[in-house]
Amino acid sequence: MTQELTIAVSKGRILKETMPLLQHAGIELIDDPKESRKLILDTNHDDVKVVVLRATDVPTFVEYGVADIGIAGKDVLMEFGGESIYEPVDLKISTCRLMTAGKPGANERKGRLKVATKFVNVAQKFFAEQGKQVEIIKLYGSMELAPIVDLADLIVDIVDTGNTLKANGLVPLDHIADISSRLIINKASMKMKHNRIQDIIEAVQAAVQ
Ligand code: PRT
Ligand code: MG
Repeated sequence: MTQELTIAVSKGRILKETMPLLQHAGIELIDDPKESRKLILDTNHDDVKVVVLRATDVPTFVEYGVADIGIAGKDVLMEFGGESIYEPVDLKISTCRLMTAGKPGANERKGRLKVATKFVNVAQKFFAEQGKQVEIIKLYGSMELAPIVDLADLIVDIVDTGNTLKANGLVPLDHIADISSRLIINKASMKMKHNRIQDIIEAVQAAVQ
């Protein structure tokens, strides 16, 4: 009996860095994700498919079991929350930091601060733990613009080199978390397809080291 396996991968930089790790587990894409308009990509195994998704949709596909395996940034997983998905491997790719940022000293201002971010849950939790009252403003992109136009005092965003902040006259302020991409597994799939998935986990784990 063959069991179909579906792997959900975040598009963009994570996909690029994931392909060599999957190759190490013997899984290679036949369709080129950059060229193909297909949403479900074929691999060198008839029974293994790859879906390439918006980063924030990957945990949803894995939680509902329409993908058995997923690859997503820890930032996205922190924002998604919950205990519904296994997270067995730190892939150590697409590393960056989740930070607050703003104009210099913006985090020392008194009173209720306005915080613009797409990471609403992460920001809520971070400032609550700091005992700070904030007003969260949900944005979907270009967070760096918010402090410049005085929409917000602070942003919570991903920082890698810091060049984007610098180019906009902003500075990184509080460190919230170190981020890397993780292999995630649907809990039911882990039981039903245990041997198959365990082999992939071990091969990917070996490729990381
Ligand atoms: O494009 P879309 O809105 O669908 O999603 P996305 O932009 O989050 O996707 P993508 O492919 O850019 O990033 C996916 C994942 O990569 C994130 O969830 C992180 O886990 C990880 N990652 C690693 C990054 C970065 N590095 C990164 N530098 N994600 C985003 N950035 C952006 C950041 O948002 C900021 O605008 O790059 C800018 C900062 O970079 P520096 O080098 O200027 O500091
Ligand atoms: Mg992007």
